[in-house]
Amino acid sequence: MGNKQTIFTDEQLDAYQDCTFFTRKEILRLHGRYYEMAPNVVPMDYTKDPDVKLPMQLIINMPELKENPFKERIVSSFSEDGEGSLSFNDFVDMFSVLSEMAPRELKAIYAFKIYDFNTDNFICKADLEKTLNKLTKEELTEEEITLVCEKVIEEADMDGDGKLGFADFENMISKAPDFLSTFHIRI
Ligand SMILES: [Ca+2]
Ligand SMILES: [Ca+2]
Repeated sequence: MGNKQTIFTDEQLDAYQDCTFFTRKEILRLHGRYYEMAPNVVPMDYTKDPDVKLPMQLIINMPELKENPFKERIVSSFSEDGEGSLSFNDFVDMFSVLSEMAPRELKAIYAFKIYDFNTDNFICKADLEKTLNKLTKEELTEEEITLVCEKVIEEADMDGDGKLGFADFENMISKAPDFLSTFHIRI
């Protein structure tokens, strides 16, 4: 294969560089990772924007995601078709947000979406219970979880409506950075 950059045009690589936290080299490496999951489906030539998507099942089995308790939710939140399949663009966006280069605030936006299980734009007690169950791999008893959730909400809920809006959520993760730990991966 050599170093020939025929996979993308220069313009495409520039665009990826501008829209992500990756260098050209990293974009090419990501294409390699995407390609190796389904060599029969993913072309080596992306200059004509092929309409190719890979199913969630392949993506969540990548070593970077396999152990992540939120892997399905992470992948589906980057899936433009909403069915969990990722185009190469979706794939790059996902790794960009998860990369160590992505700022905290950006990770927080996605973390909020992912923890908001019933998608009502608030993290309520039930959302938080689900989140904690996954984060602690169900090591805590139900009562412990309930207690922790009540405490977290009590402490982070600045406007006192009993649930966490995005501002409350940011307040919470500034005190409990563990809530973002699942959003850092190395590629
Ligand atoms: Ca919610
Ligand atoms: Ca609130």
